[in-house]
Amino acid sequence: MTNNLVSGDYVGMSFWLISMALVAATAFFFLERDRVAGKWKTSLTVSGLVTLIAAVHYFYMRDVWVATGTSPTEFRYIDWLLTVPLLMVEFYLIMSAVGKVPARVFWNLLGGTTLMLILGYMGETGSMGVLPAFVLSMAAWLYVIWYIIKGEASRVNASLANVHVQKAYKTMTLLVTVGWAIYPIGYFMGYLGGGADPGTMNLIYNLADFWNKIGFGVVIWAAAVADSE
Ligand SMILES: *C/C=C(C)/C=C/C=C(C)/C=C/C1=C(C)CCCC1(C)C
Repeated sequence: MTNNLVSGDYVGMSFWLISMALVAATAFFFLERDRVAGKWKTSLTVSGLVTLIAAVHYFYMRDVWVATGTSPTEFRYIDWLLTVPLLMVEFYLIMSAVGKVPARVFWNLLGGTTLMLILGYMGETGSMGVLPAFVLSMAAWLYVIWYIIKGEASRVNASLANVHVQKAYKTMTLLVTVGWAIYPIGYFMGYLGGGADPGTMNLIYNLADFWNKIGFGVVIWAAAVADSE
């Protein structure tokens, strides 16, 4: 594989930029563990693991893009399969830092997101029709949204009476609903809406990952620091 970025390859450059931002974010979250109270350390560890896993995948994804100009779908899904459930589990972790949370909240968040991604992958790779895979994957995503806005997770959050956690929970919910919407829109455009060029798709996914992985971690970090002081 060639490793050269050519001038004008803005998609390739976005892969490179996000890779480096993810590396820096990983160092930041791991180092900042020292600054927060013990009960918050797991949340920051998981934020750092998300950006670490994503950074390594981005190195490979960039190579695929630069060498072939095609979408690195396999690497993207492997990355998502590891990082998305970890991001979702953060809802459980931040609430657990300040109160008692039933274990099934953890399993529901983990299960809902894992199902969403497996269905999406089956649609993208042809082991299931693109439309039924989209519909079922959307249902799993909407279930997760319902669960954090109206379901048990939201009730646990409301009972905690911790302003820092509640503020973080609210922003994280916004990212999961608005920020994450970019991915199904991309899938829809690519497979059901007449096709989209791979350059645009990857640029959009890369920018989305920046907010949804690094931004998500920063929100948790801010709550952890505020609550520790
Ligand atoms: C860091 C990566 C993140 C936060 C990725 C999130 C991905 C999704 C929310 C994907 C969702 C999908 C649907 C809801 C339906 C179509 C198939 C997917 C997998 C693109």
